[in-house]
Order: sequence, then C-alpha cells, then structure tokens
Amino acid sequence: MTAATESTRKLLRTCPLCEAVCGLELTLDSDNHITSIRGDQADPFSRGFICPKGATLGHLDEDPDRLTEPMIRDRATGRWRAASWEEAFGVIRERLPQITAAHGNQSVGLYLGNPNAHTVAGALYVPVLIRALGTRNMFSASTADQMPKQVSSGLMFGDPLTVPVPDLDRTDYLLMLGANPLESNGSLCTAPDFPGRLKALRSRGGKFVVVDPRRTRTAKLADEHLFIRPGSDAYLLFGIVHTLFAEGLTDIRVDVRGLEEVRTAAAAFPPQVVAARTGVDEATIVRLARELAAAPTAAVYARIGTCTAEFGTITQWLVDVVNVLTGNLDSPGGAMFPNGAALGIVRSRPFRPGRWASRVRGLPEALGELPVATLADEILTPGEGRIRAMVTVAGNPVLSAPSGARLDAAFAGLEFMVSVDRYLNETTRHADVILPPPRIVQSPHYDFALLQFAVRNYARYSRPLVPLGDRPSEAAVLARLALAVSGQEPQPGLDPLTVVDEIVIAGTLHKAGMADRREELLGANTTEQRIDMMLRLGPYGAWNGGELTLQALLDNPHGIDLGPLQPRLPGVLRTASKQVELAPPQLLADVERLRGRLVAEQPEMVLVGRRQLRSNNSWSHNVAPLVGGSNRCTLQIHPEDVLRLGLNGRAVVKSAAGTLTVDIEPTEDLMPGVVSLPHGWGHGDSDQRVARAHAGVNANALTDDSLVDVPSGNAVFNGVPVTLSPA
Ligand SMILES: Nc1nc2c(c(=O)[nH]1)N[C@H]1C(S)=C(S)[C@@H](COP(=O)(O)OP(=O)(O)OC[C@H]3O[C@@H](n4cnc5c(=O)[nH]c(N)nc54)[C@H](O)[C@@H]3O)O[C@H]1N2
Ligand SMILES: Nc1nc2c(c(=O)[nH]1)N[C@H]1C(S)=C(S)[C@@H](COP(=O)(O)OP(=O)(O)OC[C@H]3O[C@@H](n4cnc5c(=O)[nH]c(N)nc54)[C@H](O)[C@@H]3O)O[C@H]1N2
Ligand code: SF4
Ligand SMILES: [Mo]
Repeated sequence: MTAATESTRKLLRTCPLCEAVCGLELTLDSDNHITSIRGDQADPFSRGFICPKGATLGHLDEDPDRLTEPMIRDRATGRWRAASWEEAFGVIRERLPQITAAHGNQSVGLYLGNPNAHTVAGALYVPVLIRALGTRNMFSASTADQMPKQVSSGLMFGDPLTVPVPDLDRTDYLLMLGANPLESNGSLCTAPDFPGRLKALRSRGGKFVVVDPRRTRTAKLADEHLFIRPGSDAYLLFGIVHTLFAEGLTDIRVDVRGLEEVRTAAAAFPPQVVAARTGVDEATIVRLARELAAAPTAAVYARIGTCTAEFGTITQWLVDVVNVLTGNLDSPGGAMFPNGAALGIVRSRPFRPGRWASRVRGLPEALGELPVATLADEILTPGEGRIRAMVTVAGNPVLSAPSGARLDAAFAGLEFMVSVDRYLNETTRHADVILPPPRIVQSPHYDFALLQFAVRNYARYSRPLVPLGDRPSEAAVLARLALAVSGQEPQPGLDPLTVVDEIVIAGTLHKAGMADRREELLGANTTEQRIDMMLRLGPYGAWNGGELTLQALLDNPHGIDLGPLQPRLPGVLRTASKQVELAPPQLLADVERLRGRLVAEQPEMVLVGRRQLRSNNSWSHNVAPLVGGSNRCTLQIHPEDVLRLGLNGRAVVKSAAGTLTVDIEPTEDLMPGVVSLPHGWGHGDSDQRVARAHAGVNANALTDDSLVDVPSGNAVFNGVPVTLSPA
C-alpha cells in the first residue's frame, strides 16, 4: 500500500481479465469505490503496462447491472426475485438431489467458463464441486479453446499441462499463426505488454512473421504477413516439415521417438502440393522452413485461430514438431516449458485421452471433460444418462459455444439449473438460482493457471482489497454449493470452506511427507494457507531448497521475478518412453483425415472470428467506455466480395447451423473469400442496459456443433462455410 490523500488509498492487485496478468495500482476512496487505475510501474513483469479493459476495471467491478444478491426464478411466472443465501442454497439442496436420486449423477451436467482460469475460487474450489457432483457430464470453455494444444502436448510430453511457450524475450525469429496479441494481449503465452515485447524482438534484429487470414494489428507490426486460407495451417506446417527433411535442415537436440514416422507422414505434403490449399505459395513455404532452420533461435507459436479449427490438434502437434526439428524445443530463444511457482497437479502416469466417450455422439473425453460441442445433444437426446439439470460456473455458453441457439433451447428445457455468475445474462436466464460472486476487489488473486504459461517465471499474490462484509466469498459459495448439490447442510459450527481446505492441506502434506509441518503454514485464512503450502512445495519453495513462501509474496506486493525460462527436459516428460513422442499414433491416424481433405472442394466463403481490444469474450459489453466506436459487432469483408455479392450496409449470412443479419464492414485487411465476425455479442434480450444498446449478434448462431476437431473434440469456429446475400 502506498500513501495517497487522506480520503483515498492506493492499492495493488493483478488484473483478472485476460492472460496478460498485468499489475494494477488502484485508487480507492473512503467508501471503497475505485476512482482510478494505472499500470503498476514497479511490477517486474508488466512494468506499468495496462490496456483499456484494465483501466476501466472499476466500471466492471461495480457495474450497476451486476448481481449483488442470490436470485431465484419463479418458473410459473418467469419472474426473478432477490433471495437470501439461506433460501437460495435451500432450493438447490431440495431440488438437485431429487433429480440425481431419480436419474443418477450423470443427469446433472457441469459447465465451467473462462473466468475460472482467472480466479482463486475457480482454481482451488471448483474441484470440490466436481467431486461432489460425481458426473462424467463435465464441460468447459476448454473445448471451445485450447484443448487441441493440451491433447497434443499430453501425447508428446505425457502431460497436457506441459505446454511449451515461445521464449518471446530472447528469440531471433517468431512465426505466429492464428493469434492477434495486439488485441488479445496473448494466450497460452502469458506476456504482459505483448506488443512491447514484439517491438523489442524486432529492434534487437529479430524477425517476426504472422500467418492470418486477416491483416491484424499484430500483422501490421510484423516484418511479414501471410494470408492463409482458414483451417489450412496444418498443411502449411506439414509443408515446412517436408522441406526441413527434404533439404536436410533438421537439427534435433532433444531425445525423441518417432522421427521416421513423421518423415513418412510429411512425404504426402510437399510445398507444391499444399500451396494451393493454403493460399501460401510454394516458394514462401520453402523460405519459411529455411529461415526457421537458419535463425540462431526460432519459435513457432499458434493460437486460437488454429485451435478452433477442423484440424486443431494436428496443427498444434506440428507446431512443436517444427520446434523440435529446428533444434528449438526447450532451448533459450525457442519454445520452452515455464516453471510456475505454485505446486501443480503431479501426474504420475502418461496422459491418455478418450478414457470414456460422450453418450450420444461417442466423442472423446479429455482431462476429465467432454466436448462442449455435444452439450446440447446430451440435454436434448432422451435416454438413460440424459442431462436433466445443469450447474454453470462463470460461463456463458449460449454465446460462447457452437450452435448457440440450439444450446439456448436445450437449457430452456432443463428441469433445474444453478449458475454461479456476476450477471443475469443469455445463459443464466435459464437458471432457477443464480449465486453471484462478490466484487473483484473483494477477492484474493493468484494466477495458478496462467503463470504456468508465462514467458518469464514470476509470482504475485494480491489479498482482497476490500472486506467482504456479510456476503460470502466465491470460494465459500462454491464450497457451500458442493454440499448443497448432495443435499447437505453445513455442519453446525463448521465452515465448509475450512473443512475443504483442511482436507486438501492434510492430503497434500501427507503425500509430500510433510504431515508434521501444518503449523508452519501462514496466512489470514485457510485459503491463504493452501497458497502458502503450494508455494513452499513448488520449484522455488522454502520446503524445496528455495525461499518462496506466501510471506515473501506479501512482502513483495509488486510481484517477484524468478528469472528467464530454463531448459526442463527430460525432467518434465511424463511419457512412458521418457522421450518426446514425435509421432503419437492417435495423431498419425488423424493425418489420414487431413490427407483426405487436401483436395476436397473449398467453399466460396468461409467465416472466421476475431477478438477486439475492448471486449472480453461475452461479458464486458455493459461497460460504457468500452463499447461503441471501433468496438462494434460487424462482419468484416473484402471490398471485392462486397461488390461481387452486391452487398450494401447489411448482409444475410447463412451457414449449415443458422442465419444472421449483420452490418458489414468492408476492409482490405481481410483475405477475399473470408468474412470475420467477433464472438460474445448478441445481447438483444439482455437486462444489461449498455450491452442491450450495443447488442450485436451471436456469431455462434452460425458455427456448427456437429463439426469437431476429431482427436480433441474441440469446437470449430474458423473456416465455417457460409453464403451471403444482401439484406
Ligand atoms: N465463435 C467463437 N466462439 C468462441 C470463441 C471464438 O473465438 N469464436 N472463443 C472461445 C473461447 S477462447 C473461450 S475462452 C470461450 C469463453 O466462453 P465462456 O467462458 O462460456 O464465456 P465468457 O463470455 O467468458 O463468460 C464468462 C461468464 O462468467 C461470468 N463471470 C465473470 N467473472 C466472474 C467471476 O469472477 N465469477 C463468476 N462466477 N462468474 C464470473 C460472466 O458474467 C460471464 O457470464 O468462448 C469461446 N467461444
Ligand atoms: N481484448 C480481448 N482479449 C482477450 C479476449 C477477448 O475476448 N478480448 N479473450 C481471451 C481469450 S478467452 C483467449 S482464448 C485469447 C485468444 O487470443 P488470440 O489467440 O490472440 O485470439 P484472437 O485475437 O481471436 O486471434 C486469433 C486470430 O486468428 C485468426 N484466424 C482465424 N482463423 C484462422 C486460421 O484458420 N488460421 C490462422 N492462421 N489464423 C486464423 C483470426 O483472424 C485472428 O486474428 O484472448 C484472450 N484475450
Ligand atoms: S492486458 Fe489483460 S491483464 Fe493487462 S490490463 Fe488489459 S485486460 Fe488486464
Ligand atoms: Mo479462451
């Protein structure tokens, strides 16, 4: 805390909105309202960087349209009313166990949304809820996002959480596909001030190449931008792999298995063959391979544009195949494995996807969850094991999942639904009970998930800045919900949160052979004591030869820099062979599907998504300073296509899944034959006043839940065939 005027205080906190984990300096008045926010100059990782969303966090934090009390919906009238926590949990305790008693645990589905990756409650207390529900019908935003990277990493390195990131601050050459960090601020690559880091790469003489069907702000900053036909990145990367072998450019420095299988698979994808499919010419593909091989250090990095595509997992795999073949995996300046400070999940056996399959379509489980692309099927299809009730935590799948309208209708037919959410929105309007989290500044913050993908090892903890008063923390809501779904009330005199924490602490200490050291854990409550334990047992921890404890983070509120990424092979490998598996059989099998589609006829127009600097998925459109101007839900389209199709102002867009009428925005930044619509809009019926005034349309009315990336079951948002006509 730094001094300010008498009536205001300056306090520090990490921004919870995106993956950049920026340090913020907030000014609060004597009534605990945020009056201003700046970037924390003394944060060693973000060094004062801030974006418009971080700067307006105060608006979101105290949005007048947010929920401050539990809400109960009367099914007969459809009316909502505020309720006490007692009453809200009472309804859940009564209704959910009736459904599971009659139809079994599988009859309740769980959906976990993106903000769970940004909260302590999501990291530490959602697992309790998962256990209490005991259902295999678990879904999350991961299968609309990064599951292909987790499956490819799981198969190659044995652990789906062992994901290499580009060593952004040291690399000499960065090939980036399907990412736009100038607007998204980065993903599966935690790097505050991503724009500044890219500029630094160029000013130290490095080269930066972007592959994207749009000339994005990131592409404009790059040395070179290449348009690519949506959904064809796997072909491009195979063309590069082919060239590396053909020209003898491989330089493998890690212990791998399956090299010959990769060479054989790549034989079918020479640059002259894949060029037509990708839209990147043969000479350019060959040159990219040569440049990657010749650069002193290089990294290939591919993100959401390539994950949420028909061949998402193969693409993610080939990214790391190229990193291996060019000698850049696990090497400074290449693609490296971060080492987060908090003890993570310790995996003893190699990752295995598809341990079970979804009931209706037989889609594979991965990391204990099923593809969100089949959630509507599981609700709508009668039979044993059908989902009859839902619990959602921090998710808005009606806007974020494919075939959104179908999911909307499916939710409407549920027997019961509970949502833990800040807002009454497109998804939670179907709930019977909504349980709201407290204000952002009333929650503690530690980035358990995101710091495991950071381009520098770093740790920062923020205590709640404002006391909770008489309302429960989100952690306490989840702990209490875990009891309620099994029909239990808290035992008199026992706090459910403390009970959960003590069980976890005892179990973890026992496993670590530290059962006698419970007393050493410090913190204001058991949540903080758990964090202290995870830091002490982590790679820099006081119980692991280092110095890190919760107290060290409290003493360094701007965060602690733990140094550049270090080589971690073979230690991080969890494969049975203890080698990097370069040619996992599940992925080789999918190469057949890729080959089959090489010559398939291509649709005339395809849809892709895009992120906007001032949006945050579906839930920041009620912040007045962030909407309007350039932040509008428009369909970007090349002027040639506008002319060819005779469009004017608005267009009707049709896909196999649905139809939308939308404002068009002609721009030469789009590849001809491609249109782009941002997701997270479509607030026409919303009670959020600002969002309703800037409603836009739901891009996922056009995406099709019958299409998935086969190995991961991930949703396909990019490369969706569409037809356009004048409105
Ligand atoms: N077409 C298309 N669709 C996409 C994508 C795309 O690129 N194109 N991207 C996909 C990706 S990458 C993602 S991650 C998903 C996101 O998918 P979701 O996670 O389903 O959607 P969000 O819009 O992030 O919704 C977050 C919800 O959490 C609530 N919330 C916010 N903070 C908190 C909190 O602290 N606690 C609780 N309990 N609730 C909170 C918000 O009110 C909101 O309802 O969307 C996916 N959908
Ligand atoms: N401002 C803002 N920041 C965010 C979010 C947000 O909603 N708004 N969401 C957060 C979340 S949940 C995530 S997952 C991250 C995602 O972060 P990024 O991965 O950087 O996501 P995008 O900005 O959508 O960039 C994806 C790019 O892929 C391109 N693309 C589409 N299809 C293809 C294709 O087939 N091939 C190639 N090569 N490119 C393609 C699109 O044109 C787009 O420019 O952003 C996070 N940060
Ligand atoms: S870049 Fe992300 S973490 Fe940083 S201030 Fe903006 S929203 Fe927050
Ligand atoms: Mo995401």
